[in-house]
Order: sequence, then C-alpha cells, then structure tokens
Amino acid sequence: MDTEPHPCWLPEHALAPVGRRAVVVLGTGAVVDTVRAEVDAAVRAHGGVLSEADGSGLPDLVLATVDGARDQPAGGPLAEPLRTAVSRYEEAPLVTEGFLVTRHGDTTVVLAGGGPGLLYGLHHLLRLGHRAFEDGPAEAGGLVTRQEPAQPIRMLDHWDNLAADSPMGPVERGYAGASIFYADGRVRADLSRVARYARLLGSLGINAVGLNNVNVHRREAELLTTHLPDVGRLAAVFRAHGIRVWLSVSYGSPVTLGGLDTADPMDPRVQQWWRDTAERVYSVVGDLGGFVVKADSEGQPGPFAYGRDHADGANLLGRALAPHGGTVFWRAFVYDHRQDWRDRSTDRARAAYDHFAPLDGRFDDNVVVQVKYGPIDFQVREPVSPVIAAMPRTRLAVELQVTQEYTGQQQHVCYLVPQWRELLGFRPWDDDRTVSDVAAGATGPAGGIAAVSNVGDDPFWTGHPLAQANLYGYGRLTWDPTLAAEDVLDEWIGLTFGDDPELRRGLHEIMDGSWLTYERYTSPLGIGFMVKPNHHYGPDIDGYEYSPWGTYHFADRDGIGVDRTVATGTGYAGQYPEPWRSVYESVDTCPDELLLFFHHVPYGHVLHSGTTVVQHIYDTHAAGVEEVERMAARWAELADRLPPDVAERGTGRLAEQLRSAREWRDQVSTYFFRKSGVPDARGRTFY
Ligand code: GCV
Repeated sequence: MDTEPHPCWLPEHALAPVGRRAVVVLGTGAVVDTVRAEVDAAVRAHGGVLSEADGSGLPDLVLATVDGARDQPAGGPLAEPLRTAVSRYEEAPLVTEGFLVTRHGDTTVVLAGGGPGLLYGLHHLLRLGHRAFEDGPAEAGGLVTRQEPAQPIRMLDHWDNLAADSPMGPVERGYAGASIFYADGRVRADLSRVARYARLLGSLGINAVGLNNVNVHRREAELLTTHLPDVGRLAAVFRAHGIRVWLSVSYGSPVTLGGLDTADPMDPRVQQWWRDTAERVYSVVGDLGGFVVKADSEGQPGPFAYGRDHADGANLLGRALAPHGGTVFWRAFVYDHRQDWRDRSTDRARAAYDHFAPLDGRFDDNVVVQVKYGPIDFQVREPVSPVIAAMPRTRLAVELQVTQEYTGQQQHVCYLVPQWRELLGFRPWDDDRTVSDVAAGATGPAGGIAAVSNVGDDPFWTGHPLAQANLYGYGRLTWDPTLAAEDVLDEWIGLTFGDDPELRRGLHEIMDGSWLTYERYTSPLGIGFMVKPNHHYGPDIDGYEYSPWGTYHFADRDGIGVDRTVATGTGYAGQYPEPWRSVYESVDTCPDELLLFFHHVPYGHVLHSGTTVVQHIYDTHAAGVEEVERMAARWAELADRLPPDVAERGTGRLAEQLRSAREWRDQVSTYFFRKSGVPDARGRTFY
C-alpha cells in the first residue's frame, strides 16, 4: 500500500495501557505469536517491557493460554498467580475463545483456552485502559471478569468482486473505494492492508470472513480454481488473528466450472463434483470455514431449476464439506424478483418464511441458514424476520448490513448499533428469549451472526470516518449483544480519538441518535425503499412502485401502506408466533414505527403518538433535517479537536448529508401533500 491507512480504533495511544507495563506472554501457536507481536509493538512504543517468564519479580501483566500456564515451572515467580488463575478457570471452563482476568496483588493475569481467547483478552484490557491494572478486587486471585463470546460464529461477509470490470464495481454496495483483497482481476500481491484489517477484526473477536461477493460472477468462480493458491495467502493472513475465511460459491458451478449438464443435487455426478472440489480446496486451505451460498435469488442459480428445495441444495454442499470440517452458510434471501406489480397478492415479505420454514429439521448439521434481519432487505426499519422464530431444529445465522446500502451509503452519519441492538434483543415469543439467543443456540442448534462489511481501500477504510464505529460496534455486539449502544460508541471514541471530554460529548451528540434521524427524513413508518433504483441513494418515492422487485408503498389519494394482515391482506402477520401475530395484525396495537409495513391506512389515521400519519410525515421530515443541521454545526465546533484529515472528510460528508436530507424532506413532504391534499398543520409550504 502506498499510504498508511487510518489506524481506526487501534492507534498507538490506544496501546498505552499495556505498552507501559512489564508483560509476560505464555503459550504457543500462530495467534499467541500475534499477541506477543502486539505486546512487543506496544511496549516499544510506550516504554514497557516484554520479558521472559523467569525474569525477576512479578510483572504487571501475564497473558497466558492454559497450556502455557501449565508449562511453567512449579517454583518460578509466576507459579502462584498462574496456579490460582488456572484453578479459577477449571471451576467453570470457558469455550476456547473465552478468557478470564484475575488480579494477584499488582499483577493482572489474562488466561485463555487458546490463542484467540488470549487475543480477545488483550484487547479487553486495552478497552478497559488503565482500569485493568488499578481496579478490581484487591485480594489475591480476585476475579475481575470472565468472558466468552455470545455467538459461536461472528462473520463479516465481503461483497468484493475479483473482476476489475464487474458490473457492480469492485465492491457491490461498497462505499469506501476498491476492494482491499483484489485488484486487476487477482488477489493483491501486497496483503499488508489485509493484515491491518485482520488485526482490527481480531481485536473485536470476529472469527469468520467471507472473501467474495455472494453474487458469484464467472471471474469470482475462479477463486475456487485458478486463484485458489491466493485464497491460501489470504487465509494465512487472517489465521494469525483467529479468523477463518469462507468462499462464496455459485450453486451452478458443476455446470459453469465442471462442464456437467446439470447441477441437480440428486445427480451423483454433481455430488462427486462437489466432493472433488472440496477435496481440492481443502488441500490448499486446510482450515477454510466453508462456503457461503446465494441460490435462487436475484438471478443466481439454485436447486429450484431441478425441482429440488433448498434443503436438498444446501445439504449437497454440506456433505461435500463435512469430511473437511467445513460449514455451508446458505442464505434465505429467496424471493421472486420478477413479480408483476399489478399482482397485489404476492408479498415479497412472505417469501423467505414460505420457502424455508417448512424445511425445518431437514438441514444437515454443518448447514447454517443465514437470514436477513428483516423480511425485505436491510431497510432502516423493518420488523424482525419471522423465519428467526420458525426453525427451531435448524442452525440460523442472522445477517446484518454494516455497509450502509439503504442508510446513507457512508455519506450520511448513521450509527447503526442502536438498530442492531434492538433487533438482536427482540423477543419473538412471549418469554425472555431473544433473536441473539436464537442465533447463539439457546433455542436450538447454534448458528451465529453475519454482516456485510463496509470497508474498502479508502484511507479511512469506510468512506465516512464515523462509519468506522459501525464496524467496531458490529464486532462488539457479536461478542455481547447486551452492550449499550452509547457505551460501545464511548469505547470507540476513546480508542480512536483519545480522551478529550468535549470531543467525546460532541460525537455522542452527533452519533447517538443518528439512526433515528436518518429514519425521520427518509421513508416513514416502516414502509421502506422510496430510494433511487439500482444505486439506492437519495429519494425516489415511486422509484420501485411499478417495478418487479416487490417493494411497494401503495400510496394513493386516500392513504398509504401494505396490508399484510391475515384478515384482509397478504397474511404475512400470521407468520409470527404470538404475541406478535396479534400485535401486528391490529392497527390498534401495531407499533407506530411499523404501521405502514403492516397496514394500509388513511392519511388521517391517528397514530399512538396522537398525530395523523400525514402530519407525522411532515413533522418528522422537518425534524430530521433540523437534526442534521445541528449535527453539521456541532461537527464544525469540534473540527479543531479532530485530526485535520478526519475533520475535512467529515465536513464534506455532512454537507452532502444536509443537502440530501433536505431533498428527502422536500420530495417526501411534497409528494404526500400532493397525493393527500392535506395542508400542514404548522403552515409549512410544499412545492
Ligand atoms: C449482493 C440487495 C442488494 C444486492 C445484494 C442483495 C443480497 O438486494 O441490493 O446488491 O446482492 O441484497 O443480499 O444478496
């Protein structure tokens, strides 16, 4: 790479809490080596020392795997703290990715079952800062914390295209430059930027990365063939940070790559082709996570062409991967993208449930069904997908979108952690079990969480520097979905910008509520879309209204919304268990923010908030723009406290956000004024 990219949440100052200490690292393996290298860099920068275990006296910090601790001589200076920590560990063993932190007088000990846990423990200390060495129970062997990840698989999917001339650009829905993996139709020769990225992800506990777009074009398919050795190079970079890589593959590969005349999952030749392919892939990348598959979706081939269902298709690949310990992430994003807009009975929202819920119990153990959080497509507001509550015998992964396709494309500040927290904390049943619990395996076999990454080769990685907080927050929530969104932001601000209270306050003011601000000035009350077709940026209220994509708002002179009730609509509300089926079925109980997703109502319908639908549209759009004005003004006040390049980039993006928000406000308000003829109660003029 020519220039140093922005360090994100790991600038040199963030390493100081550990870098100023006397540290010992115990254990072996690639990820332990990474921990050692990280500590070495930190102590060199900040004046601490990385010493050998048998050095004199007790260090400030010991980072040890359980095996590394057990290998220590019985009489050495570390014997007592390690013995105590190991016995604490054995009282309640953690998953290998977990860690515990104990204090022994002035020494802090991090103990983990393996290298990844140790890495996560190190970064836990960096987040805690100096408190990690000062607070906590003073008595010997005091347990400060024990942690393990909520989710077994914590994945980031890249929609990166290998082909330089791919129709969707180098990164589909990428808003931060070109791919960090590929250039000129091949894996980059210089993977130093990938190594930086792997370090950032490892610091958050991400343990899986999908290397290529789920829309697999002809050239991308070559990752399975010609470019396989380069996949091995990428895998090695990520491996050092506890991350396994995955490949998106085309379901049609036996035809397009194998020269067969079919991809029928029941055809023995097809089965053999996938077995051979898996064999070949694992001979190069022995710890490949597995395959990610988008089948029968938006033009991608799938089992439907052969009269088979998605369990047949997914198990075909699962069985090829099983001997190698691989897993298929099979996406449930299956719907008719060529529907007739005149046909009011077809409802895209129903599709994933209709296709997948009947297959519950038929997927093999190494198949995870990956479900988008909502039934449509990563909108700013959607109900939680009913599929998540409908497949208790299936491993499910919930898919989020860190790249801001529908939430401002990294031109707009839109801190998404509050949205994800709300989605992951949603309780689909009449009890305490959450969406995150389902993914984590509390209600059936465990799946995990996946999300579409938001990075590219942009100097700030994410286009808008503040969009880094979404990547950071995604990782943190996959570890612990109960973290408060403001606390996650607070961590990110401190690590990234240091401890300036005024800057901290200002960034909270700009970012904490930015998801709701974005919602206010865009599509109202859960109706979604209203974006410009294809690129999905900026308002176009009827852009998809007469299209085949199934994303309609049905506004007419009397009202707006989609009737998805069982009584009079598409029946979608009936896909939920109680209490939600009833809650959503009735306009009286449906939450305001989802009203238009579930109901077609007159403009004069009075919301629970006490205002009418049309007045709500006028008011929220005006309020949203005023909020962006305040965000821009606050940013200007903070500019001197920010690094100049960050200040400058943010200033430009906020100017664009303000322009765009005003455009949204004026188009949406004017559209509904013209449709309804209802004047604004506050006397605003429309056009
Ligand atoms: C990768 C949306 C996006 C597509 C994306 C698709 C998916 O429809 O607009 O670019 O394709 O989701 O998730 O597969």
